[in-house]
Amino acid sequence: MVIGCLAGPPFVGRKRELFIQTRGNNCMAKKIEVYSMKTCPHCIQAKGLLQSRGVAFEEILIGMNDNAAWDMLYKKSGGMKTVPQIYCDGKILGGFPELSALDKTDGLASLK
Ligand SMILES: N[C@@H](CCC(=O)N[C@@H](CS)C(=O)NCC(=O)O)C(=O)O
Repeated sequence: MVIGCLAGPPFVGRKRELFIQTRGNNCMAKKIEVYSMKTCPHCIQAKGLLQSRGVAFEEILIGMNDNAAWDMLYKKSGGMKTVPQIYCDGKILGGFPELSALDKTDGLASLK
């Protein structure tokens, strides 16, 4: 089901403009999650790239010794043992190299 599509109702006039400003050109914004560690340089690079392209994301910090979180990420990602782990609408995109490759392809437009 599509709610709030730009082509017509339910958004008209000013409300429609605000919807466009906050949601971009898609009907629904993508949900980007970045699992990271505080001092991880690859995480800092990934977050910087997302920010520079205007991609909104949620950061989930994990601790180096938080075994439960690492186990969860290993399963969630399908086998990744490092951070950053970047997810788009719940699907693994990868780490910084994959993000960087996507940036070269579309400037991260597909994540908005
Ligand atoms: N290819 C990865 C490498 C990331 C990486 O090496 N991350 C380190 C932290 S800076 C890590 O997760 N280390 C945990 C480990 O190796 O167990 C990327 O850049 O996304």
